[in-house]
Amino acid sequence: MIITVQQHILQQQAAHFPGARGSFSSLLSGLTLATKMIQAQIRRAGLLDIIGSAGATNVQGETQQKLDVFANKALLDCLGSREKVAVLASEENEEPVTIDQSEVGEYVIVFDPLDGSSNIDVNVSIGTIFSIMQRPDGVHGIEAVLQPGWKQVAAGYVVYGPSSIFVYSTGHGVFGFTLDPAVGAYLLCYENMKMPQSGNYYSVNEGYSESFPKPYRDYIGTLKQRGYSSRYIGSLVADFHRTLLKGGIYMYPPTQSHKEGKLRLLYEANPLAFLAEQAGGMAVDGKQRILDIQPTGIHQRTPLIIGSRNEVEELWGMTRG
Ligand code: P6P
Repeated sequence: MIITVQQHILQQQAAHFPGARGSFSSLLSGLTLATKMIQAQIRRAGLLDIIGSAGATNVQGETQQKLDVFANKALLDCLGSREKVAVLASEENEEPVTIDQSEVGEYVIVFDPLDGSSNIDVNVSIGTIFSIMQRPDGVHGIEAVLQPGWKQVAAGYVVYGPSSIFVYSTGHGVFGFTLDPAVGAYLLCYENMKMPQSGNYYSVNEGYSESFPKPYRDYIGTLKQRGYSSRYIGSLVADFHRTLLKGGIYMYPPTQSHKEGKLRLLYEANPLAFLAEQAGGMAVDGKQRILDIQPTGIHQRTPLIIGSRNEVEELWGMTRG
């Protein structure tokens, strides 16, 4: 049976969001539309002279790639026109974008338009990550964005690899859809995804291991003794997607240059932690559950330990002391 992501979203909305009256499915459709536009550019990047810097730098001080700029604009345009959207927050924008209807807008959407962009020029998988929350009554702008991850109503990503795969959850299981370029539709390919309770892979940038806190170094040594394989793509969405399918553990510990970790809480760690838990996995920052962290800034960073329950619980037991 062929099920498109649109059909699936409508089924999820009818089953779990009866009061949404189409606004929830409309904003998820805006997301899938934007990712189709993004993947179309990525697929032709080398041909469109779109590779390379757009000359500007983003709020992270990183050189913006042209595809970053395109991806961010596609998401802002596709989501900003959807009903009930109140606030948009992006890795590429210093401040949130408040949509005119914010008085009646119900949804806050946070996204990393093109994660792993340093891999664009070398043709390695990259991704888009998104997180959806509801706007609390009487709360607007940045205050509506700074909610803990357990308040997410949906989250997901698209990994632009050999194929483009859309993975999402509305809190009732994790589902994956492969984009069929022939028809331009995402078709269901993973029903109710479950992360293995344990896996044989660990994923970390060992180039920084000298500056990892001791528990991380000790645990990596243990995994090596057990014969685990190392896999690190350097593109979070691709590393997470493998972990979701194959199990194991991904970690980005505190380092000398990033004492709070490098990854962003709101649009990297939170959405992936939501998916990991929905799939039976775990995600912590070394001290606490990622989804329990109360954000204080849109672009704040966090250490991240995410993956199979067995490995994450082992390392967490060592890091929280
Ligand atoms: P490092 C990409 O810039 C990113 O945010 C993630 O996609 C990726 O996992 C990580 O940084 C890679 O960081 O320090 O290992 O190059």
